[in-house]
Amino acid sequence: MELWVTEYQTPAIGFSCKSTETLRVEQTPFQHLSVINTEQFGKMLLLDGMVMTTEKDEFVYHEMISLVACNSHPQPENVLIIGGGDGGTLREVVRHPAVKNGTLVEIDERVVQASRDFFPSLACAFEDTKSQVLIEDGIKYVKEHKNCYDIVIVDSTDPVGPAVELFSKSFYENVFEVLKDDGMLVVQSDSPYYHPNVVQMAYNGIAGIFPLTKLYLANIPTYPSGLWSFTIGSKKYDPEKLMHEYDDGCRYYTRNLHRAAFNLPALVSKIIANGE
Ligand code: SPD
Repeated sequence: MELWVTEYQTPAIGFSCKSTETLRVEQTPFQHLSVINTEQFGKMLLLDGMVMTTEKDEFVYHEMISLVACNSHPQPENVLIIGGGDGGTLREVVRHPAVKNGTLVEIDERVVQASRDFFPSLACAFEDTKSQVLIEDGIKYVKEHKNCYDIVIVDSTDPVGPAVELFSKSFYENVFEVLKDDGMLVVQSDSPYYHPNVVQMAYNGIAGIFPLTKLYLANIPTYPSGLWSFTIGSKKYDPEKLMHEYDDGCRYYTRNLHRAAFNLPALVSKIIANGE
Protein backbone atom coordinates (compact mmCIF):
# COMPACT_ATOMS: atom_id res chain seq x y z
CA MET A 1 0.00 0.00 0.00
CA GLU A 2 1.29 3.48 -0.86
CA LEU A 3 1.37 6.07 1.92
CA TRP A 4 1.26 9.77 0.98
CA VAL A 5 1.75 12.61 3.46
CA THR A 6 0.18 15.98 2.69
CA GLU A 7 0.94 19.40 4.11
CA TYR A 8 -2.08 21.66 3.60
CA GLN A 9 -0.20 24.83 2.73
CA THR A 10 -3.42 26.83 2.41
CA PRO A 11 -7.02 25.62 2.77
CA ALA A 12 -6.95 25.13 -1.03
CA ILE A 13 -3.46 23.72 -1.74
CA GLY A 14 -1.72 20.56 -0.54
CA PHE A 15 1.88 19.40 -1.02
CA SER A 16 2.05 15.59 -1.03
CA CYS A 17 5.05 13.30 -0.68
CA LYS A 18 5.19 9.55 -1.04
CA SER A 19 6.36 8.22 2.31
CA THR A 20 8.34 5.00 2.65
CA GLU A 21 8.52 4.85 6.46
CA THR A 22 7.14 6.55 9.56
CA LEU A 23 10.01 7.05 11.96
CA ARG A 24 8.46 9.08 14.78
CA VAL A 25 5.07 10.55 15.63
CA GLU A 26 4.55 12.32 18.93
CA GLN A 27 2.76 15.17 20.65
CA THR A 28 5.42 17.21 22.46
CA PRO A 29 4.44 19.75 25.17
CA PHE A 30 4.48 22.38 22.39
CA GLN A 31 3.50 20.82 19.06
CA HIS A 32 2.84 17.73 16.98
CA LEU A 33 6.15 16.30 15.70
CA SER A 34 6.68 13.71 13.02
CA VAL A 35 9.63 12.32 11.12
CA ILE A 36 9.03 10.30 7.97
CA ASN A 37 11.15 8.93 5.18
CA THR A 38 10.15 10.09 1.70
CA GLU A 39 11.11 8.79 -1.70
CA GLN A 40 11.90 12.24 -3.14
CA PHE A 41 13.46 14.22 -0.27
CA GLY A 42 14.83 11.59 2.14
CA LYS A 43 13.99 12.07 5.82
CA MET A 44 11.53 14.87 6.53
CA LEU A 45 10.74 16.63 9.84
CA LEU A 46 7.23 18.05 10.23
CA LEU A 47 5.89 20.21 13.07
CA ASP A 48 2.14 20.64 13.37
CA GLY A 49 1.89 19.07 9.90
CA MET A 50 4.21 21.65 8.29
CA VAL A 51 7.44 20.63 6.57
CA MET A 52 10.38 22.03 8.55
CA THR A 53 13.29 20.39 6.83
CA THR A 54 14.26 17.50 4.60
CA GLU A 55 17.58 15.78 4.03
CA LYS A 56 17.64 16.66 0.33
CA ASP A 57 16.81 20.38 0.28
CA GLU A 58 17.66 21.62 3.82
CA PHE A 59 20.85 23.25 2.56
CA VAL A 60 18.99 26.01 0.70
CA TYR A 61 17.15 27.34 3.74
CA HIS A 62 20.01 26.87 6.20
CA GLU A 63 22.66 28.51 4.01
CA MET A 64 20.39 31.41 3.10
CA ILE A 65 19.09 32.20 6.59
CA SER A 66 22.67 32.14 7.98
CA LEU A 67 25.25 33.29 5.46
CA VAL A 68 23.61 36.46 4.13
CA ALA A 69 23.87 38.11 7.56
CA CYS A 70 27.18 36.47 8.53
CA ASN A 71 28.78 37.72 5.30
CA SER A 72 27.37 41.25 5.50
CA HIS A 73 28.31 41.96 9.13
CA PRO A 74 32.02 42.84 9.49
CA GLN A 75 32.41 41.01 12.84
CA PRO A 76 29.67 38.40 13.25
CA GLU A 77 31.32 36.99 16.37
CA ASN A 78 28.32 36.21 18.59
CA VAL A 79 25.24 34.83 16.91
CA LEU A 80 21.96 33.93 18.61
CA ILE A 81 19.51 31.53 16.94
CA ILE A 82 15.95 31.45 18.23
CA GLY A 83 14.23 28.17 17.30
CA GLY A 84 16.08 26.10 14.72
CA GLY A 85 16.14 23.06 17.02
CA ASP A 86 17.11 20.74 14.16
CA GLY A 87 20.58 22.34 14.18
CA GLY A 88 20.84 23.18 10.46
CA THR A 89 21.12 26.94 10.98
CA LEU A 90 23.59 26.44 13.84
CA ARG A 91 25.72 24.25 11.55
CA GLU A 92 25.96 27.03 8.94
CA VAL A 93 26.62 29.73 11.56
CA VAL A 94 29.43 27.98 13.42
CA ARG A 95 31.28 26.98 10.26
CA HIS A 96 31.65 30.66 9.30
CA PRO A 97 35.28 31.61 10.06
CA ALA A 98 34.38 34.99 11.63
CA VAL A 99 31.87 33.49 14.08
CA LYS A 100 33.20 32.76 17.58
CA ASN A 101 30.00 31.59 19.31
CA GLY A 102 26.65 30.28 18.10
CA THR A 103 23.95 30.08 20.78
CA LEU A 104 20.80 28.13 19.94
CA VAL A 105 17.72 28.75 22.10
CA GLU A 106 15.03 26.17 21.31
CA ILE A 107 11.86 25.83 23.35
CA ASP A 108 11.15 22.20 22.43
CA GLU A 109 13.74 19.64 23.51
CA ARG A 110 11.96 16.97 21.43
CA VAL A 111 12.94 18.77 18.19
CA VAL A 112 16.60 18.65 19.21
CA GLN A 113 16.22 14.96 20.11
CA ALA A 114 14.52 14.14 16.80
CA SER A 115 17.42 15.75 14.98
CA ARG A 116 19.96 13.80 17.05
CA ASP A 117 18.06 10.59 16.29
CA PHE A 118 17.36 11.06 12.57
CA PHE A 119 19.32 13.99 11.05
CA PRO A 120 23.01 13.51 11.91
CA SER A 121 24.10 15.96 9.20
CA LEU A 122 22.19 18.73 11.03
CA ALA A 123 22.73 17.56 14.62
CA CYS A 124 26.52 17.50 14.13
CA ALA A 125 26.42 21.25 14.93
CA PHE A 126 25.38 20.59 18.54
CA GLU A 127 28.83 19.13 19.27
CA ASP A 128 30.82 21.98 17.68
CA THR A 129 33.12 23.74 20.15
CA LYS A 130 31.63 27.11 19.09
CA SER A 131 28.06 25.93 19.87
CA GLN A 132 25.90 26.37 22.94
CA VAL A 133 22.45 24.74 22.99
CA LEU A 134 19.86 25.99 25.49
CA ILE A 135 16.40 24.48 25.91
CA GLU A 136 14.53 27.65 26.84
CA ASP A 137 11.83 30.00 25.65
CA GLY A 138 13.52 32.33 23.12
CA ILE A 139 10.97 35.08 23.80
CA LYS A 140 11.90 35.11 27.48
CA TYR A 141 15.62 34.81 26.62
CA VAL A 142 15.66 37.99 24.54
CA LYS A 143 13.79 39.88 27.27
CA GLU A 144 16.46 38.91 29.80
CA HIS A 145 19.61 39.75 27.78
CA LYS A 146 20.77 43.12 26.46
CA ASN A 147 23.34 44.40 23.99
CA CYS A 148 25.26 41.15 23.55
CA TYR A 149 24.77 39.69 20.05
CA ASP A 150 26.03 40.75 16.62
CA ILE A 151 23.36 38.75 14.78
CA VAL A 152 20.03 37.24 15.83
CA ILE A 153 18.47 34.63 13.53
CA VAL A 154 14.84 33.65 14.07
CA ASP A 155 14.49 30.16 12.60
CA SER A 156 10.86 29.69 13.54
CA THR A 157 7.92 27.70 12.25
CA ASP A 158 5.24 29.68 10.43
CA PRO A 159 3.10 31.91 12.70
CA VAL A 160 0.93 29.23 14.29
CA GLY A 161 1.33 27.55 17.72
CA PRO A 162 4.41 28.54 19.76
CA ALA A 163 5.79 30.73 16.92
CA VAL A 164 2.98 33.32 16.79
CA GLU A 165 4.71 35.72 19.15
CA LEU A 166 7.98 35.44 17.18
CA PHE A 167 6.28 37.59 14.51
CA SER A 168 5.14 40.31 16.93
CA LYS A 169 6.31 43.91 17.25
CA SER A 170 7.12 43.46 20.95
CA PHE A 171 9.40 40.52 20.14
CA TYR A 172 11.24 42.55 17.47
CA GLU A 173 11.65 45.36 20.03
CA ASN A 174 13.28 42.93 22.47
CA VAL A 175 15.54 41.58 19.71
CA PHE A 176 16.61 45.17 18.94
CA GLU A 177 17.70 45.46 22.59
CA VAL A 178 19.55 42.13 22.67
CA LEU A 179 21.61 43.21 19.64
CA LYS A 180 24.75 45.33 19.88
CA ASP A 181 24.69 48.84 18.37
CA ASP A 182 25.59 47.54 14.90
CA GLY A 183 23.60 44.29 15.07
CA MET A 184 21.37 42.55 12.55
CA LEU A 185 18.19 40.48 12.81
CA VAL A 186 17.22 37.84 10.21
CA VAL A 187 13.83 36.12 10.17
CA GLN A 188 12.19 33.60 7.87
CA SER A 189 9.22 35.56 6.56
CA ASP A 190 7.10 33.03 4.63
CA SER A 191 5.83 32.69 1.06
CA PRO A 192 5.01 35.81 -0.96
CA TYR A 193 2.57 33.80 -3.12
CA TYR A 194 0.57 32.04 -0.42
CA HIS A 195 1.01 34.24 2.67
CA PRO A 196 1.66 37.84 1.56
CA ASN A 197 0.06 38.97 4.83
CA VAL A 198 2.79 37.20 6.83
CA VAL A 199 5.49 38.73 4.61
CA GLN A 200 4.00 42.16 5.27
CA MET A 201 3.58 41.53 8.99
CA ALA A 202 7.26 40.56 9.39
CA TYR A 203 8.56 43.29 7.08
CA ASN A 204 6.46 46.09 8.60
CA GLY A 205 7.14 44.92 12.16
CA ILE A 206 10.90 44.99 11.57
CA ALA A 207 10.87 48.20 9.49
CA GLY A 208 9.04 49.95 12.35
CA ILE A 209 12.03 49.35 14.63
CA PHE A 210 15.24 48.92 12.60
CA PRO A 211 16.78 51.81 10.58
CA LEU A 212 17.38 49.51 7.57
CA THR A 213 15.09 46.66 6.47
CA LYS A 214 15.53 44.47 3.39
CA LEU A 215 13.88 41.34 2.08
CA TYR A 216 15.55 38.61 0.04
CA LEU A 217 14.38 35.40 -1.59
CA ALA A 218 15.38 31.77 -2.09
CA ASN A 219 13.89 28.82 -3.92
CA ILE A 220 13.03 26.00 -1.49
CA PRO A 221 11.25 23.05 -3.15
CA THR A 222 9.49 21.71 -0.02
CA TYR A 223 8.21 25.05 1.33
CA PRO A 224 4.86 26.50 0.28
CA SER A 225 4.99 27.69 -3.35
CA GLY A 226 8.78 27.11 -3.48
CA LEU A 227 9.49 30.85 -3.29
CA TRP A 228 10.56 31.73 0.25
CA SER A 229 11.34 35.09 1.82
CA PHE A 230 13.71 36.23 4.55
CA THR A 231 13.71 39.69 6.12
CA ILE A 232 16.72 41.45 7.63
CA GLY A 233 16.58 44.37 10.02
CA SER A 234 19.94 46.09 10.43
CA LYS A 235 21.09 48.81 12.83
CA LYS A 236 24.03 49.87 10.69
CA TYR A 237 25.32 47.70 7.84
CA ASP A 238 23.70 47.22 4.46
CA PRO A 239 22.91 43.47 4.21
CA GLU A 240 23.37 43.58 0.42
CA LYS A 241 27.01 44.59 0.81
CA LEU A 242 29.54 41.80 1.35
CA MET A 243 32.05 42.22 4.18
CA HIS A 244 33.17 38.58 3.87
CA GLU A 245 32.99 36.34 0.81
CA TYR A 246 32.67 33.03 2.62
CA ASP A 247 30.86 30.43 0.52
CA ASP A 248 33.09 27.38 0.99
CA GLY A 249 31.24 24.11 0.46
CA CYS A 250 27.90 25.85 -0.18
CA ARG A 251 25.40 24.18 -2.48
CA TYR A 252 23.01 27.15 -2.93
CA TYR A 253 24.57 30.33 -1.55
CA THR A 254 27.28 32.08 -3.55
CA ARG A 255 28.65 35.61 -3.22
CA ASN A 256 26.92 36.52 -6.51
CA LEU A 257 23.66 34.97 -5.42
CA HIS A 258 23.89 37.02 -2.20
CA ARG A 259 23.47 40.22 -4.22
CA ALA A 260 20.95 38.68 -6.64
CA ALA A 261 18.68 37.47 -3.82
CA PHE A 262 17.77 41.08 -2.98
CA ASN A 263 16.55 41.77 -6.55
CA LEU A 264 12.85 41.24 -6.07
CA PRO A 265 10.09 40.35 -8.51
CA ALA A 266 7.64 43.24 -8.90
CA LEU A 267 4.90 41.41 -7.03
CA VAL A 268 7.15 41.02 -3.96
CA SER A 269 8.24 44.68 -4.04
CA LYS A 270 4.56 45.55 -4.11
CA ILE A 271 3.79 43.35 -1.10
CA ILE A 272 6.42 45.06 1.04
CA ALA A 273 5.31 48.47 -0.21
CA ASN A 274 1.93 47.37 1.23
CA GLY A 275 0.36 46.90 -2.18
CA GLU A 276 -2.17 44.18 -2.96
N1 SPD B 1 6.90 26.58 6.13
C1 SPD B 1 7.97 26.14 6.93
C2 SPD B 1 8.88 27.21 7.44
C3 SPD B 1 9.81 26.63 8.43
C4 SPD B 1 10.92 27.48 8.76
N2 SPD B 1 11.80 26.92 9.76
C5 SPD B 1 12.28 25.63 9.50
C6 SPD B 1 13.30 25.13 10.46
C7 SPD B 1 14.48 24.56 9.77
N3 SPD B 1 15.66 24.70 10.51
